[in-house]
Amino acid sequence: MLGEDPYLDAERDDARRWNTPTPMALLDRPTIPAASFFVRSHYGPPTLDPHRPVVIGGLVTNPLSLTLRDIKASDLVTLTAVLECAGNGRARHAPRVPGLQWDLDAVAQATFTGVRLCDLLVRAGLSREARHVHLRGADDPPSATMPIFLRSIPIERALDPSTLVAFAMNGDDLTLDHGAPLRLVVPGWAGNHWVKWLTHVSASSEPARGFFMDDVYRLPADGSSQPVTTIPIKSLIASPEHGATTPRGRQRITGVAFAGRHAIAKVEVSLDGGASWHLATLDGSRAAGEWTTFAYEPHDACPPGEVTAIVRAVDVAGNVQPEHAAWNPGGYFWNGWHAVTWNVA
Ligand SMILES: Nc1nc2c(c(=O)[nH]1)N[C@H]1C(S)=C(S)[C@@H](COP(=O)(O)O)O[C@H]1N2
Ligand SMILES: [Mo]
Repeated sequence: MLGEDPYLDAERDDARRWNTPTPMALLDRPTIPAASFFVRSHYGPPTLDPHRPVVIGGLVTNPLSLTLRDIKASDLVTLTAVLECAGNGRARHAPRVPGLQWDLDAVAQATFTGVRLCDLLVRAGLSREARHVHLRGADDPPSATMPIFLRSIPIERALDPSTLVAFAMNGDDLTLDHGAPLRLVVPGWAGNHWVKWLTHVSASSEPARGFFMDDVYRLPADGSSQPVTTIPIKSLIASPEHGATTPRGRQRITGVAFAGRHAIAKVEVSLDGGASWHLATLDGSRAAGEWTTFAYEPHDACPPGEVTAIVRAVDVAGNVQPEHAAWNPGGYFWNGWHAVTWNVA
């Protein structure tokens, strides 16, 4: 197994332009504006074509070709979901894993509006033989020797009512970077499933094959490997920022916590290296696949000098964010405790 993208040199200027983080300081807000929302595009965006249709085909009796207008005229759903790149935190894995060296900022949350994929599959006359749904976007690789960004999800996930073909983010039509005109939204699952510039949804009896299914986006499992799917539990401190100087007085620590499978139950902050933990106040709806914002303000003013805060989250099923994330050959899903050090003036 390889890191995320051996075909693209992460130091190339175009790769840098296409792959931009969310400013860490924004990770204590309910949603992130599109212009600040991280971008992860293997080959960069295709040309903007607001009329490019998406074809619902494969093992269906009545293939559909739908444009943005058709989608907007369907029954619409708006939901809030966190989008996290499977490679978020890769730079924190040791030993180092090749691929884009994201720190902790390849994550963001937005509201997404679109139509349920299950509605489209039912309208298309989905066959009983369908077990997987293949997903393809308009971003053809820059050369014929490079693999197509082809993904698939199991049929249960495709029929899950939260899986959307979306056209809007935070109430506005998608921007090109985020997949305009249509992208998939798979709440709770890593970003690589959220196919942008969606052109083909194809029901099949088999999973998709190829580089982006068989060689990357996999985790070791029982001597073999399995695809990365659900995002594990994680919490992140947005403020104070690492290395910042803050005024003397009470220090307010804020951030977000999320998990793909379960709702967050609590977030704890430690100011003594993990010896004692304090409950943070949580905001927001607290559903699986959504982030909750948190805040903790110690009662006593911190004396001048260096302060380190550590955060960890626990979900309603009792899963605790681990002190150290499990290393894996793809460098995925780093979710160790987040520590931030700043200076009180
Ligand atoms: N067509 C297409 N879809 C794609 C990608 C891509 O390169 N091409 N990148 C995926 C990955 S790896 C991630 S993490 C998310 C990032 O979505 P964003 O750029 O809107 O943040 O898009 C996914 N969808
Ligand atoms: Mo990703």
